Amino acid sequence: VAVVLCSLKYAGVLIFRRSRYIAREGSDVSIRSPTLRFSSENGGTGRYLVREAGHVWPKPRQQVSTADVFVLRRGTFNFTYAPGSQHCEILDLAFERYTEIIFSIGEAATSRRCDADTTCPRELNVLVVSIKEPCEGASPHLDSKENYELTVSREGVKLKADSVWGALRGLETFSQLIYRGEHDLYTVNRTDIQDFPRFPHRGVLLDTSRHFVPVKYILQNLDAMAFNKFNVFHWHIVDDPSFPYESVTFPELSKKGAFHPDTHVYTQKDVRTILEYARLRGIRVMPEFDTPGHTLSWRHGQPGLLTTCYTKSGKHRGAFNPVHEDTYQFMGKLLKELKDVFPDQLVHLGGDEVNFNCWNNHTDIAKFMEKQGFHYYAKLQSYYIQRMIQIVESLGKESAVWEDVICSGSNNDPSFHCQPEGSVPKNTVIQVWKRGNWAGKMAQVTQRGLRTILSACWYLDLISLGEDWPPYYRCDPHAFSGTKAQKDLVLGGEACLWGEFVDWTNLLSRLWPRASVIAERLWSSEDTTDMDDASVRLGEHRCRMVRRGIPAQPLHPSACPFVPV
Ligand code: CP6
Repeated sequence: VAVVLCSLKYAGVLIFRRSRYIAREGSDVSIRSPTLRFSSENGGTGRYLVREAGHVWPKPRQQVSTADVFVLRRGTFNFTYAPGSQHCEILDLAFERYTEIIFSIGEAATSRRCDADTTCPRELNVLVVSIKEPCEGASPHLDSKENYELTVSREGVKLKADSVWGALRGLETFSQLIYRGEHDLYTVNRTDIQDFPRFPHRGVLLDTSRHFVPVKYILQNLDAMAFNKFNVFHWHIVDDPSFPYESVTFPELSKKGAFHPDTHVYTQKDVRTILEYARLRGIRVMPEFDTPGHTLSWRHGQPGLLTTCYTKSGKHRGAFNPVHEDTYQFMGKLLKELKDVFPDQLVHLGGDEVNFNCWNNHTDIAKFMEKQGFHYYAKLQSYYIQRMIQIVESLGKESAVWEDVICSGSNNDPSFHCQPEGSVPKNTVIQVWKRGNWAGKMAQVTQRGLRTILSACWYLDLISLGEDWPPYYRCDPHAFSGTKAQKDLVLGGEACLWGEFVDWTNLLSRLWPRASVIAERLWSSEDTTDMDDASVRLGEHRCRMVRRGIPAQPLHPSACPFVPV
């Protein structure tokens, strides 16, 4: 099916240029971005016209640029490997992607020659990549090296990295350095960059249960993530409202639990498409199957799993029955399947917000509590999660869980209890999400020697009036009191887009460019805190994302230097 789905002409993101990456035969998953018309050099009033000046977002660790400029032309500019470098398909495909991205700055400039006068800048013809580690068939992981060095000089463009993942980050940086300079030429300044991330886990959480998100929007979001050097897609795939994951072992779960069994599901093929698309961009996929709470949709396809429970107003609530051995047998089989489907070392087990009313009034549960000597339900919750973690461990993987697994129940409520140290294995990752005193929780978790991820200050599904990115930018995962050893246990953080009020119609504009500030907090140095500087660069980055086909929302009154035609 060697159909080239996308015309080479349009500006933006190329998806599935090769048949083997086609999601579903016959369905058009290409993403069309508008053909753009650019304002002429002096066309705008200047005041609010955003200048694309080649600033890199997120800001590199070290960058030195000079006023010397070079030009690039489509057709003569190539990517290649240095002698002695490892080669692989991941990079070959990235070369194709970035050729399209770089030469999408408007058609006029596409193949323009510098024929103006004798002061023409020198033309650069090649970017030479050199990587040390073998990369054929590689998948990104928590310890992947993402550092790179980029030099743009008279000798050409040199990109050096330890791993293919660093090379991908460097290609993204290079693509951002290029802007429309004088005479409408693709221009890049002489530049030296040395760059590496501050945190290894830089995630975006999408929730595909409150609303179904079609595959092509998930893919487009992976593109946007790569533009921002995010490296983890936390896929909160199922929850109370729907179960869109088409399980091989338990197909009834989505047949009966999805919003629609044919159209609102992720087939195994869809999942593979997403995993591969993410891998090629150096993005890990961490699946979350949230249990024992948030599981109402599971009851349709697996009767007997949940206790029967309603709120006072008669709304059905869902929690697994944690005293039936069948529950553990079932989860053992499901987790075994997930181990084979999702290659990442981390599986997110959820464990948050269990409605303890669902465990009241059940004689089996009461008997079990008594037998075990549990005096409150948080103990039962801990018992359940510990068994899940053991299953994951027996499958050779590691678990991430929400902070409720350490301390659960409502704050300032008699149901609130913290579990003793050692209640979860040392390799468990604790995700801190509660907004009150998250710094205290980070200190407590790392005091216990557990690794942690912060998302408490980064709920992008919530919006407020006006420019609301500054608080997201200010939030720092190291802003708690603790030793260096404790700080080292902070793996990073995640921008969360809970799905109650988000679907494919507003997902990308709700996330971008607001998630970009979190990307910079997680990638750039701790002292990258200048809001005025960030504001200007963010405006430029937002226009760049729009140009690349991401419908990123505006930040304030302004104009990008192009309009769709
Ligand atoms: N869904 C699930 C959610 C939330 C959580 N789990 C959540 C609720 C409120 C806030 C943030 C997140 N929507 N399954 C908690 C992790 Cl403020």
